[in-house]
Amino acid sequence: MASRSRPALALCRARIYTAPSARPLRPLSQIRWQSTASSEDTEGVAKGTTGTSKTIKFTSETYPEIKRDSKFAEITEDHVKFFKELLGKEAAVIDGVTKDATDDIEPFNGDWMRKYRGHTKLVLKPGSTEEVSNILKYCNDNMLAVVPQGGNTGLVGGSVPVFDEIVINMSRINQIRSFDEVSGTLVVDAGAILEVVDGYLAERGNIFPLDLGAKGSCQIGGNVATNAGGLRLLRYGSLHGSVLGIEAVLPDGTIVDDLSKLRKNNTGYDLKQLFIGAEGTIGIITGVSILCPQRSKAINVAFLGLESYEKVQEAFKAAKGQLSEILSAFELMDNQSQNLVQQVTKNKRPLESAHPFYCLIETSGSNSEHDNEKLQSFLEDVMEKEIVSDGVVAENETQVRNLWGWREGIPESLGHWGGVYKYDLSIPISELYSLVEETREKITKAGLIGDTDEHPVVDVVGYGHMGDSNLHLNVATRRYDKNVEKELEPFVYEWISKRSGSISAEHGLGLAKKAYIGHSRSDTMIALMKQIKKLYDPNGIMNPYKYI
Ligand code: FAD
Ligand code: 2HG
Ligand code: ZN
Repeated sequence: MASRSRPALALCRARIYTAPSARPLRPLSQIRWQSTASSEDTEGVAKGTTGTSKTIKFTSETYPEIKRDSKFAEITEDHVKFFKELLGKEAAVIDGVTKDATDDIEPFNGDWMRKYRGHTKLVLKPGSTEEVSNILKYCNDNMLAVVPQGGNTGLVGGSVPVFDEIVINMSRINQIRSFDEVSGTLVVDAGAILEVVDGYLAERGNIFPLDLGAKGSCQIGGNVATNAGGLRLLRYGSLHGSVLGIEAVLPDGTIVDDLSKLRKNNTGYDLKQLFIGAEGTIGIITGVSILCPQRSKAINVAFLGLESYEKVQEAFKAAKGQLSEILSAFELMDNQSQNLVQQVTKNKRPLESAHPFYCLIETSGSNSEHDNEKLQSFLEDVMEKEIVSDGVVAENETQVRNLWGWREGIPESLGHWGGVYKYDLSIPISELYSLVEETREKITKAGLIGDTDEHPVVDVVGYGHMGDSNLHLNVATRRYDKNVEKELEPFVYEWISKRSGSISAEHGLGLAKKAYIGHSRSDTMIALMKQIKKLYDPNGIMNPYKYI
């Protein structure tokens, strides 16, 4: 890690000092969302932080206007018998149809936010692409609705059933198929866990071109199905660019083998792109080939305090200009978000005094001397110009992880009080934070925010991927409450629509945003999307009630 060749920066009122090492912040691995994955029975399934999913209200009760589609068949003992014979293995079928399996099934019914809960009585865990194909063909022929499920870390209610849809959990299809060290092309099963895959690549000097706080649980197939953006999109771009090929199974059982390893392939429509971000609505992804860049040898992380959102924008512009090719992340956090992380983790904050805004800047390159010099001169510049008031620079890998923990730990910390209303938005950068201020004001005026139990809202916070103009507006609550929801929706979506932003920058539509897609897409585009859905899934069995 960066060894400083220059004297300590003491150029102006503020100063850059190193992250406190006497009392290290809680390492990321401890606050990362963990799967319950030790036994095969619960493999890949996320558990809530504050209890079991049994306490989550059923989606069908929260949203009584959503009705079960009577075109779908109810699961019978004969269906279960078929699946048991097909999958052979006892652990591959969690059968709540012919017996009581409530406890085993509950984790597959409830989502990570503890906001959505389905009524499934059957979970299938295929072990191969062929098994997925046989399952889907049978479901399609028998009008049985299904929900593809990866690590169940999705944040829009897409990964759990609404009613009795069969959960097809991908955790058993989890092998690395091949890796070419020269081209960096990885071919991997959809059910492989992101962190495991990245660990494999790290040993070979490469990196998975996506990183996010749920890496310990989420799966490559889920990442691709949601077109996840994550913490370094600024550097590695979208999965639409790095995914080279896909193997997927269509609802009628057809296996689409488009596992191309080619960088360039202009032969007809690029159909794999349809599966990227389709959220399991047109087929199940079983394999992915993806370009994995070299892992950077030199990583630096700076954590900066700033006095206004205007200063944040100036810092971002300066970082792009001065750090250019080595800039790999520029993340924004407001003071409110950091306060809540601190209340939950009880860790010592990286900076001594509070600032309205914080930015986490990461550089990644191949030459630490060159990168250190660039970062130092950037920091001197922004301090001298009083763009940045205070900051710390990590001096070793542990400190890098600790500083990242203050950013990556936000989603989990915010869930501590009970529930979180989450909005994942693309907004023109100049207005990005105004939405947080306006929402806070609205919730305050409605008398919903306060320190005591009668107030549902704990705080309104903003953070996100500043480098991608992607804001996460989160309203941390003590419980999910219709009065809060009514203040937020459609207000947030209309606000976004007026600015031609996106109501879903990276998490997708799922159930949460299905009704609001019209705020970001035209009628013509929605009609085309519906045609595609109909073409791929004429019976509508794939992840119904969601997306479009
Ligand atoms: P799941 O949650 O299981 O499923 C998500 C959707 O994909 C569902 O609609 C499901 O039906 C479908 N699906 C899953 N697997 C398949 C498959 N094999 N084939 C077809 N469809 C499938 N997202 C970001 O974009 N950026 C972030 O920075 C980010 N950070 C996060 C941090 C935390 C702590 C958490 C909990 C979530 C975060 N997310 C983030 C949300 C993100 O969507 C997921 O973490 C991840 O991409 C989903 O993967 P998963 O395997 O858990 O999928
Ligand atoms: C992140 O950037 C994730 O941390 C989660 O996308 C955001 O929980 C959220 O709203
Ligand atoms: Zn995000």
